[in-house]
Amino acid sequence: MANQRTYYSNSVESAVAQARQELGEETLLVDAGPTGEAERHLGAYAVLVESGSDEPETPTGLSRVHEASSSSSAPGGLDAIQSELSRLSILVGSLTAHSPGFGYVPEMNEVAAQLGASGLPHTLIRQILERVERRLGLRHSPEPATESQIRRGIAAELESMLAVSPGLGGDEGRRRVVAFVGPPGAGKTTTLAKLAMRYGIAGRIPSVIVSTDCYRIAASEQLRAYASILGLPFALAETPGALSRVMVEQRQKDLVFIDTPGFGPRDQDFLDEWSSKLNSHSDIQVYLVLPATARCEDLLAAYRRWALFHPTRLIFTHMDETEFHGGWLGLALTTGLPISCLCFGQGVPEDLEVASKPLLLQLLFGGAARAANA
Ligand SMILES: Nc1nc2c(ncn2[C@@H]2O[C@H](COP(=O)(O)OP(=O)(O)OP(=O)(O)O)[C@@H](O)[C@H]2O)c(=O)[nH]1
Ligand SMILES: [Mg+2]
Repeated sequence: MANQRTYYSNSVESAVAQARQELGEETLLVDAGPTGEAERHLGAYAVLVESGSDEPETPTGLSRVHEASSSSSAPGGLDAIQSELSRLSILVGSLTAHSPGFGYVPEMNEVAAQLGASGLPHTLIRQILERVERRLGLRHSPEPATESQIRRGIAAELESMLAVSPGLGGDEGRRRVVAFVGPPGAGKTTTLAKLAMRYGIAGRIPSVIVSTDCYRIAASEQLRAYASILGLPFALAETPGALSRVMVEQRQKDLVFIDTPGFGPRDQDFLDEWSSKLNSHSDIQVYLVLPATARCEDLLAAYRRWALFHPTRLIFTHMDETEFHGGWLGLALTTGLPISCLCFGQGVPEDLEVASKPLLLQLLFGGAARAANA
């Protein structure tokens, strides 16, 4: 008698392997899909398998396939091959259902492949396209949707899922204190200079630039030079304690720009110290600056590391160096944090674009089409 059981694991393959170990090699994969909320702790996938009998493996340890193969009769051999073929076909069906381009209505396949080529994680693509399928009623429609209907559907879903907080955000009439954190070389100092120019100088708002980078030789000199070129006052906070003093001294300034060093993997103590200092000032808005050239997984790892600072907005830099826009958009979608600015080069202040949803969508679709055709 057939015996069905559900296994939970983070991959379909490992669940099937475990089932075969316990129930025998002839165990078939019947169905697989992502787990619901209640079972998520058991694994990402629920995998239903069917073993040939209620009995454990035969005492000799021979599975039915083995017995059949050793028999000289042709029907036994065919049975074994058939059983193996059906197992493989179910496994392929199940695996492809979790890849972009498969399992959607056919007209979605091309756009799914384009989004995949852009670096957008597969789980997000599935989430977006399923919402589009529902929005356009594609499963029950007698007519296939046109490409432009699908693109409009995706744009509408992304518009509702993405958040932007253009520029420096906040109320222009009120004092704003902003700090830039992120991995080494992400572009924190350059972006700070761009924003100081655009909002402090061009907006004629009394501003000050504060460096906290005393860890590397002459690191604060880069920022001091920018401040001098921009004609803005400059202050150095050598230690977390000194930052509180600087904040008091600069309380008359309506815009305070704080730069932080790019703490490396061995600087955990500094990261802890500075994050708790910045967090102790509730008026400081923290911007997480990340390179758009990194893969979504790497950006997520960086986000987890800098989450200590409780960033409230994202800035992506090095946009001019990539056409693959799914990675950084994937991070924004996963974290739910609003995007403030995008930086397209080294030029201060011109290579900075304030984030808007139309710009994000234009980049994703333009880049995705080019990436897919590359
Ligand atoms: N192509 C390109 N280069 C950029 C961009 N933003 C910054 N850069 C360059 O990247 C390099 C590092 O920029 P910084 O602003 O010093 O980066 P940082 O995050 O302050 O670096 P650390 O303080 O060392 O952590 C510099 O050569 C910048 O000119 C950008 O959007 N595009
Ligand atoms: Mg810097």
